[in-house]
Amino acid sequence: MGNEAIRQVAEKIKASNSVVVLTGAGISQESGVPTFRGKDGLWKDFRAEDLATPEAFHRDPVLVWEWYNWRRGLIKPLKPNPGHYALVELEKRIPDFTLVTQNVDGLHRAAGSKDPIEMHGTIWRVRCLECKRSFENREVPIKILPECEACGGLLRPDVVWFGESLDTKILHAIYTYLQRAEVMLVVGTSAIVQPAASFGIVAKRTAGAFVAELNRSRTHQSPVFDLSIQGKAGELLPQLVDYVRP
Ligand code: BJW
Ligand code: ZN
Repeated sequence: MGNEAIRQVAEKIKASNSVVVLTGAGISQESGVPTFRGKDGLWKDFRAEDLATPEAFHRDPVLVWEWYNWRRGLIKPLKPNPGHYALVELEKRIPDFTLVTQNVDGLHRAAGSKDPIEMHGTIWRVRCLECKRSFENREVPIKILPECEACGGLLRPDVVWFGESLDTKILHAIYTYLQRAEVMLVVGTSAIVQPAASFGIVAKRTAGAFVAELNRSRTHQSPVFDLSIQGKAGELLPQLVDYVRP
């Protein structure tokens, strides 16, 4: 017995040239990465909103680096799951395919996705507050406080915190893809954090895209989309690929 809604999405994908997929923390949940919201998202009683800000880093860089060290240690041994691999398969089958992820864990790249747009940066890169250079860094734990090898300045995680603007080039590119999307999948995101939370709506309103949400639970955006399919990304996405496969 197949999943009728997933089959419907597959038919739309087969009939389209341009597909955009937006992923959030939910796609990495089955790999063992904690999501941000809900009880999972807590670290020593802090919420992500208390730590993922420039103000928090300015006030207490040691605390923020301790949080990132904890997360780097947690993520380092983890592997992509069937949801990540299904998106690699999908990419091979669709001429104009764009993967945009809010995740900083690097698991889409690890799975083999060619060029995922990591709109919130990556936990595996650091950036100097002084000279602004960025460097790949996979040390776990990283030495607290880490210093720039070029100028000795304080290093920060190369991620996008609350209140910070996204790279304008990246944002521009994303809107270009959204404006020509025929199908969009919104996978494993609570759709609370802007601007990513508006991408599905933008694709629908500006491109008339068919937008399907794949999430373990319903979200506040479920009623807006063409389809809202409840289930685990690691199960739904492989089913979708099976239907798309000729
Ligand atoms: C499963 C599953 C399974 C589980 N299968 N599903 C307009 C209105 C109000 C506020 C703002 C606004 N515009 C901007 C703001 C401010 C702010 C914002 O949006 N705040 C909200 C809280 C309201 N946005 C910003 O500051 C952004 N910057 C910006 O807009 O610049 C311009 C500007 C500046 C100043 C003022 C105004 C404008 C930047 C946002 C950066 C977010 N950064 C973080 C941290 C990254 C670094 C790090 O990780 O260390 O990004 S926050 C955190 O949330 C992280 C995530 O990428 C992001 C989204 O979370 P996500 O992926 O949705 O995860 P969850 O946990 O929320 O949801 C998981 C979902 O998966 C759930 O739905 C589950 O059901 C599901 N799930 N298991 C399928 N197995
Ligand atoms: Zn520097």
